[in-house]
Order: sequence, then C-alpha cells, then structure tokens
Amino acid sequence: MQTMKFRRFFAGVLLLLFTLAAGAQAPDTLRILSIGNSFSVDAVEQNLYEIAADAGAVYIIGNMYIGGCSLERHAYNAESGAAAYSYRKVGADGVRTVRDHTALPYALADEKWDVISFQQSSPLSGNPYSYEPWLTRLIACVKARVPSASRYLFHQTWAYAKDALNPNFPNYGCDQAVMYASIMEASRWAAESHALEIVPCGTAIQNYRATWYRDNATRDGYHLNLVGRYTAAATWYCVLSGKDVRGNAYRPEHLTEGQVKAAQAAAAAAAESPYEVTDFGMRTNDVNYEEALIPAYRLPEMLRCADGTKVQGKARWEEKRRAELYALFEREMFGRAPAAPPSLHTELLESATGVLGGLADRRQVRIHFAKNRYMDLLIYTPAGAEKPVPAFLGINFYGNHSITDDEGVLMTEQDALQRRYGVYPGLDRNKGESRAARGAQASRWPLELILSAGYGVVTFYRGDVDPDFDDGFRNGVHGVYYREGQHYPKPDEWGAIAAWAWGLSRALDYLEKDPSVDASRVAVLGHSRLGKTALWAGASDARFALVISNDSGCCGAALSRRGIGETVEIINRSFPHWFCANFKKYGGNEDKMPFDQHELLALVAPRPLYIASASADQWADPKGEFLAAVEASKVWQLYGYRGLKGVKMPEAGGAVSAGRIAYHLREGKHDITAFDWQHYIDFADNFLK
Ligand code: GTR
Repeated sequence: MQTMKFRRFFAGVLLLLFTLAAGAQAPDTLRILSIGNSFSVDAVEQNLYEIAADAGAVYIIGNMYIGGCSLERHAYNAESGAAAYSYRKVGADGVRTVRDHTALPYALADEKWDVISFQQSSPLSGNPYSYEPWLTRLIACVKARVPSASRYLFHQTWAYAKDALNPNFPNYGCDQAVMYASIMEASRWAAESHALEIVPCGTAIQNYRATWYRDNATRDGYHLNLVGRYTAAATWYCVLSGKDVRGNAYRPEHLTEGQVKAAQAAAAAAAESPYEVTDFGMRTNDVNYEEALIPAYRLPEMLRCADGTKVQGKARWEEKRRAELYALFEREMFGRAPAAPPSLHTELLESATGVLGGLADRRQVRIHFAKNRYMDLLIYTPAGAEKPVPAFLGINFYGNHSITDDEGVLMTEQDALQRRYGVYPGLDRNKGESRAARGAQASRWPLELILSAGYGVVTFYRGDVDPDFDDGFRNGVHGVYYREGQHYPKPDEWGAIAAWAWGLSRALDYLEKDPSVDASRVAVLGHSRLGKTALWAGASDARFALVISNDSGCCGAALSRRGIGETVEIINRSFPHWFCANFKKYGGNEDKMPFDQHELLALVAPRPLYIASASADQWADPKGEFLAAVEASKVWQLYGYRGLKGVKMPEAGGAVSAGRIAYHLREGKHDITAFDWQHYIDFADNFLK
C-alpha cells in the first residue's frame, strides 16, 4: 500500500516536472467529483488516475462516499448539509486522502469541479421508481453550488454476480440478466431525462462477463475485484476523455495481459454501446490459443492433505493424500465404476501362429459381461515366444480389424451404433460400406516395430464397452450394472471414459490367465480420448506396470486451468457422456475444480509414466501437458526419483526423460505414429524387459 502510494506520488511529480521542463503547458487537468457509495469507490478511486496519467492527463478525483447510499439519502444530505460523508480524494500528485464527517457543500466547494456524477445504490439501481424526486432535487442542489461544472454524469452500476449471496438480489429474482436489464432501463431513463452523460460501467462489466473470463469481476458477488475495478475505471476514462482506452499502457498489479485486453475492450465497447452487451471476440465459446491470454491461475496444492497437513514423505502420500485425490477424481470427474466382477466368462474365438508374415502369433478372445454384451480382445505376441512377453494394451477407435490388414482378424460386430454416427474415417455409405476398412488405422499400430522389439500388442474396440456417443448410457456396459429400477448413472457414477478404463482392467484380468502375456509387465496406452482413458486406467489399477498418454489433451494430461485450446466447458458440451454428471459444473469454472490434471498424473507414481504431445496439436495444449508432467514430478521425488522438475520443454521433435517420467513433443498433427511408438518402446525397455 505504502509503495503504491509512493509510486503514484512519484508518477505525478514526474509528470509535472516533465511537462514543465518541456516548457509545455500544464497537462490537461480534469476535476471529477463522484457522489456515490462503495460502487464509486470501486470505479474511480484506483486505476482511473493512472490510466489518465498514462495518456498524459491529470485527473483530480473526489468521491463522496457513504456505504450503500441511495439517491434519496444524497438528496437529503445535499439539502441539509449533513456531515455524513467520507470525502476521499486522489490529488493532482496521485496521493490519496480521506476526510471523514464531511458535508456535501464542503466537497462541492473544495475544487473547481469540471465533472460531477450521480448514482443510485445497487439494490435500487434497477428500480426507476426509486430515482425520483431525489435525482431532480440532488441535481438542483449541486448545480446551484457548483457553477464551474460543465459536465454531469450518471454512473451506471453493475448487476451482481450470478451466484451472489447479496440480500438485495431477490429484488431481481436472484437473476443477473434481470438485474442487468433493469439497470439498463433505469439508467437510460435517468440519463436521458436529466441530460446526463452515461458512464456505462454496468455494461462494461457485463461485456467482460461475456468473455472467456466469465462472471469473475466481483470479489464478494457485488463489489468489484481487481479486474472489475480496472474495467470500471477504464470505462470512466473512455467517457471522460472521449478517447479509446485500448492500448493504454498502465497495468494494475496482478492482472494478466489477457484480462487487461478483455477489460479495455469491454470498456471501449460499453462507451460505444452503453446499454447493450457487445461481442468483441474473446467469447466464452471462442477458443484461446494465445499464451498471453491465459487467465491467472493457481494450481491446487498436490502435497497438502484436506486436513491441511503437508505431505513430506511417500508414506503420507500413500496412506492419505493419494487416496484423497483419487476419490476426488472419481467422484467429481470420471465417476465410480463397479468393482471387478469375481469372474467373467471368456471364450477363445480364434488362434493362429506365424501370422503377419511369420512375425506374430494371434489369439482372439471374447470376454462376456452379460448375455449379448462382450468385448473382443485381439492379442498378438512375437511368434514362437517361449516365455510370457511384456505387452502394450490399448483400446482402438474403429474395431480390431482397423488396426491391421491381417485378414484373420475378426471384423468387429458391435459397430452398428457407431456406424449410425458415421464417424469412421473414409467410410463411404454410398458404396454400402458399413464399417472402417480393414487396416484403416494401421499407421497408428506399427505392429512390426512393436513385435520385433519383443512386445505383445493387446487391443479391443471402445464401442464394445461403451459406444462413443451420448446414448443416455443405454447401449454400453453401464446397463449391465444398473441396480433395480436404475436407468442412468448417478452423478458420481461412471461415464464412458471410466467404462473404457474399466474395460482395460477387465482385459488385464484376462491377461493374468493368458499364458502368452506377462500380466505384470503390461503398459497401458492410449491416444487422445483413449489417452485420457489410459491415464484413468493407470490411476485406478495399480497392476498396470507403465502408463502412456499420447496427445490426451484436455481432461487428460493438460492442465485445465490454462484454458487454452479445448476447455472443460467445450469438452463437456461436445462429449457429455465422457465424464460423470458431477463434472459438468466445472465448465468455465476451472478455478473451482478441487484438482488439476497434474494430480491425475501423480496418481500413477511411482510407476513409470510417459506423456507425449504433437507440435501442431494446440487443441490439446502440449505446453499444458508438459507443465502437468513437471508438476506431477514432485510425487516421484517423494520416492527418490528425479522427475522433470527444472527440465526445459523440448523443441518439436525432442524428448526429455528423467528416469520414471518422460515426455516428448512429436512434430506434426494430432495422431499416434511410429515415432511415438519408438519412444514408448525405448522407455518401456528400461522397465519391462
Ligand atoms: C477431440 C476431442 C479431444 C480428443 C479427440 C480424440 O474431438 O476434443 O478431447 O479426445 O477428440 O479423441 O481424438
């Protein structure tokens, strides 16, 4: 506070000296008196002086303050001269003073005011019947005493935050839109009927709220926070100066460039259109790809338990904190899946040796969940392997037959649902094609590379467990586990991703019995939505010896609070079936998430974890994935492993590895390629061989 004062003081003195030294005229000085309440404290007492100073003007700002003061009370005070105000002033030098027990006539005579403003108290601001006769009487009193003033303003105040707990909010049905519309009507009427210039702070704040920063302009639901105050001051500046505030170089402390940009645009747009919200880009639905526009965020503390105690060693992590975090992700994001069934009926559908040109042996196994509900596993192991081999287990997008040209792979049958949605690449319905072509996704499964490195490959089709569309959880495995009378998962029960992850565990159950694969050396991996799935499977089932997430992005490895590329809101809207119902409340509300994705990664510790991104896949926020891996490293450190702390993000094409955590940034688009696989194989060689 002290330093702020000094800084302001010096800025003022410097400005004066500069103008005098330049032999120029004294800078434009404007004297502004606001007759208000705490809402004028928010709007004029900070930032306004500095914004003007940056533009070469000196504003002397007075604010006659009584908490919650209405026009009625101001009118009585003006007429009676009651010494009821706190008279607060920012002088020409930027220094702030406060004089309590001050009467309006005193303040009116204190400076040769150029501008005087009036406002209604917020509970009444949208009620036009509350304005008169008080506004008329107040204006008359003021005008009689201040002949110097040439401009009279009406300070339009703002609606409360949507979730405000203000006792006056019921005046507006506790509805921000209603309150905003009411203020618009009343303030327009007040301004027009008294020929007052409008200072459209209410609209500026509403403009700001319409950006991807959302309803984050107040500190308690009605008083403005730092960015709200800056927005209001910027609006005042636009009106007072008639100039555009965009590009003004003054920066309040603690605001990001993005917030400043949104606030300036919100103010400038309000000055243009004072009574309606303007779309100037930066809408909640717009996708941000600019690092500079990321909101300021603070990650939740990973190593502090809910009871406030710090996690200092792995024992505390294992006994307490890990379980807490797991329970949060389970309840608030992925949803609780049923426990492992005691046994599932499995059926060997087919087996062959020396397939893929002699490279592999093949087995196809059906795992039955219920009558007519099953998933088909495709298992390749290196031909003639004498011992159970380590393997990569991952779900495929379009059916087992899509991962290879091998004619022996059974065509996935349960794809009718998926087909309806036409999501197969290259599918031509006109030619009567009903499913992905054999080998359509072969580039994502470089079998030769994997098998010749000594690994098996195990895969199944996502739609076998749960079709990937919002079917009300009617067509997948969910229905098998509904209790009597249940038709839909509860808010904390499994979505599609948790179901797929559950399927991965069931595949592992089977592998524990399969002689060809060593179930204790299985790496679970997935690309994109299936990379999110691999992370949750790895977090949920400690039998997975290694976890690989390829381009998993939003709600996978990328930090949600960065809000860059795909966001929680977008993902919930596009894929409402992926996460549990509890997760919906975090769309546009990332700050309220009790976790962020680095903590999901940490749930894999101390097992090895590989995170990979692609340079052209900004939708998945490569940097956010890397930062999450760096943050998560703290848990590997508890186990004495190095982790990625202090490691620089690699350039496109580069990889970094710190023992048990590795990351690479492939050059190119959203995909999983032989380049990725080669890195996974090299990494797995350290642990699974
Ligand atoms: C996108 C989705 C991403 C990612 C991707 C995929 O449409 O927005 O989160 O999962 O699909 O799975 O390929």
